Amino acid sequence: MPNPAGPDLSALLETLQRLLGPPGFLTGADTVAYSQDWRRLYTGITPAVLRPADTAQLAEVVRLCNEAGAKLIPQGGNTGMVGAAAPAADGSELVLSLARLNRIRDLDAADMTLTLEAGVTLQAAQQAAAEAGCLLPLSIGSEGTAQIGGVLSTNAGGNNTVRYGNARDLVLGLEVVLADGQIWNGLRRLRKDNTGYCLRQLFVGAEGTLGVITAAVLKLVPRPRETEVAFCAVASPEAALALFGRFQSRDPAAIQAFEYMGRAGMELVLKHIPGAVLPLAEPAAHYVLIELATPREQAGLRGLLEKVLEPALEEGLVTDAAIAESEGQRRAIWKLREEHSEAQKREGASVKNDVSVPVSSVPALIAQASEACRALIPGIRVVAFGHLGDGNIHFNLEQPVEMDGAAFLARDHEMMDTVNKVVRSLGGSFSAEHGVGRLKPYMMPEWRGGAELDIMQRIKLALDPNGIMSPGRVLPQDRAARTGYPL
Ligand code: 2HG
Ligand code: ZN
Repeated sequence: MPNPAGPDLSALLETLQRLLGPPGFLTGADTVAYSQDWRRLYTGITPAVLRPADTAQLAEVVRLCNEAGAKLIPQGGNTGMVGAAAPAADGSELVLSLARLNRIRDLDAADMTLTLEAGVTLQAAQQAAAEAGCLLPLSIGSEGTAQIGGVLSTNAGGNNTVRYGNARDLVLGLEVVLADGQIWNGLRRLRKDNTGYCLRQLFVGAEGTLGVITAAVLKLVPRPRETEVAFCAVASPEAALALFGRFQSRDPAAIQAFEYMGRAGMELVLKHIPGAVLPLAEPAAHYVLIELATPREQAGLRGLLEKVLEPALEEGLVTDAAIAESEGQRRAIWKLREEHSEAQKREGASVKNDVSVPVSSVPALIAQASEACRALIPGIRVVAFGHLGDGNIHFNLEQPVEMDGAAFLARDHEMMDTVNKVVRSLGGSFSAEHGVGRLKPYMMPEWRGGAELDIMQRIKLALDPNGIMSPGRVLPQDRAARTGYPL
């Protein structure tokens, strides 16, 4: 197929088709599902979707593409928020799907490690761990679809980061196909290994720009024996923070998740998600979801929960609370939190600001950014929710009811800049857990400029000198042009 935006790929595509066979090579209508991100913000065209069957075949695909100068976009479950995994609109990028690399290679319950391929869904990985009496402590709303390769390439965070860290904190080893087709087998499962640069962490969070993660060794932890989930209405974000502090001072190791939700997001969940029910007498302006868990037996987590909540109710920090009495009730409470993204999507156009600030500054972030956004677009709906225990708030903005969705989205960078100004003044980050992708590389010089961006550019040049891996993602193109960086 002629490729208007790059080299003629016809000969390469014929070779790839022969190499991969029918299940591994898709063209035409079969590529449509792979050409759009789940929010439908990035719709592209690709000459072909390449679905290699194993690491060796994938390495051969990458080697051939590198030789031909063909651009490659690794793609997992395609649930990302910043457009990294969707191909460009000019038809210049081949999608490299990891879906067929979906084997669990090893689970060692004594070493507490799980070795698995990039195309295994996070949920399948969690299930494998659970069957062995362990927990893979990474939990995100899209876990049924998101694949391990994408989870690691974006350094996903989620609900349990407060206790176990981000995806990067769970990785002991990696297998990676480099841009020239070499396979780096770093699937070690050592808890200590001080032998030079920590290469695996280069690829975690690189969003496919440095190579393709094909397999990983992840740390597991013991399965919880006691779990308690509470859903509370709180007086304010300050009250939510004070409550977090009280749990932390009593037993920080028991906090499995501490999530914040504002009124607007909860209203959307109750409106759009079938079966969603508020477990409290009255709606409120602010809510928190607290999950405590421990592998200890008879640890008395219910007692801890009550010891913290009762005085907080008396003092008015907490205005109402529901404690789950069954697995069904726990799920129902978590559904109110996990369906925020879907509910926002169903309501209309939204702009996402996945930002973080020091935990103590979360109330200031919510107050100041809300005021600034309301001044920018009267009637805008602030849908703030997220991982309060990590200082990571999804400060999302929903279009005013009367406004045209496209007109609202046309102002997305203005809104992001408005929020970012507040975030910067509070010493935060413009991307806490969703990455940079295609949406935010222009922010990099301002936030990561100077030596930091120089180091990133040099690493990119060293590992991908032909610039075939996920071009235009993460690193800014204007600065790249100035430094001769190939895109
Ligand atoms: C979550 O925490 C995800 O639910 C998605 O990170 C957040 O939709 C969002 O902005
Ligand atoms: Zn999140």
